[in-house]
Amino acid sequence: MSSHYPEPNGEIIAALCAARAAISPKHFYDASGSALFERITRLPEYYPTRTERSIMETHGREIGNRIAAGATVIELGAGNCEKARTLCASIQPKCFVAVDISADFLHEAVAGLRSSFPALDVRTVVADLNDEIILPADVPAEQRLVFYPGSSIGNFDPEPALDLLRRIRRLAGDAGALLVGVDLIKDDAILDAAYNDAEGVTAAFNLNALAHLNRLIGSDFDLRDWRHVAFFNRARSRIEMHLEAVIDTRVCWPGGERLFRRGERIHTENSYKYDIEEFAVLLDRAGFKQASCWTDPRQWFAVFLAQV
Ligand code: AVJ
Repeated sequence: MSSHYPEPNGEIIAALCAARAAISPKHFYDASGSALFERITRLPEYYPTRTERSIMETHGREIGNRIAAGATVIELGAGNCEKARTLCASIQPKCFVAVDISADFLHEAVAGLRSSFPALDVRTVVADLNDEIILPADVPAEQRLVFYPGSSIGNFDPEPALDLLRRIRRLAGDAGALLVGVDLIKDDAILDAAYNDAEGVTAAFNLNALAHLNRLIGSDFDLRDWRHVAFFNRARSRIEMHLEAVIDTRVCWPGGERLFRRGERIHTENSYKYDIEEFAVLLDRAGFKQASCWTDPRQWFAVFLAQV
């Protein structure tokens, strides 16, 4: 089986054919995947989104006082822009750039923002955070605030996370800043429950990646042949998500195929959990100067504001 596959599917097929098969978490976010994620954020077990919101509501004024009025906010992984709505209300930026990998979801989301903030210059950029983030040339260069909520930084392994933070520092520019949400290490049972909700929405979100791949590369994954697996790997300080074959199943796509034995897994996501000191060190290594941090009373989640 030759390992060279035509772009853009080459990357996807190479990962599927690797000894430890994998699918990048970016392939969760087609339209139905983005909608499933919205449902996840409202689940009783999935605490990150509401905990981050409570921190922003409790400390929003203090955070806002440290951000210059008339800033340019660049939100990474903007999704439905709900988080941006709260932030824009408290800091009145002059320009907002929504960056996301899911184009169709993005355009719908910013339409709402435009009607709520008619004076706000709203832009959209479809980008993959694994690559350099290029903004339209006329986006103001000064007073930039990069907004990266929801602990999406957790999807990146340690070195790629540091690399991303360095790219974000360049994007923020001199006198810029980063406002980032980070999920913190906590009891295994709480973490395991957040990724194995009773309603099975996270399982549907995970399996949906196979349906997305069937459209992207013309494969014939049968979702009934796979089950959702998620657990906290304390040694690596990360939630791991996998899809496990429940029977021997052969998957075919134009120009290739692979037989997955019963019990074999495809890795779909890591979600790293940090402690506050560890993440402060990462910001420092990425070149950010003083970082301020706010948490919820249980210290389940943290919001950092790091100046360039
Ligand atoms: C959007 C990456 C922050 O890792 O918690 C939610 C995605 N995966 N449930 C996370 C996710 C399973 C989420 N992030």
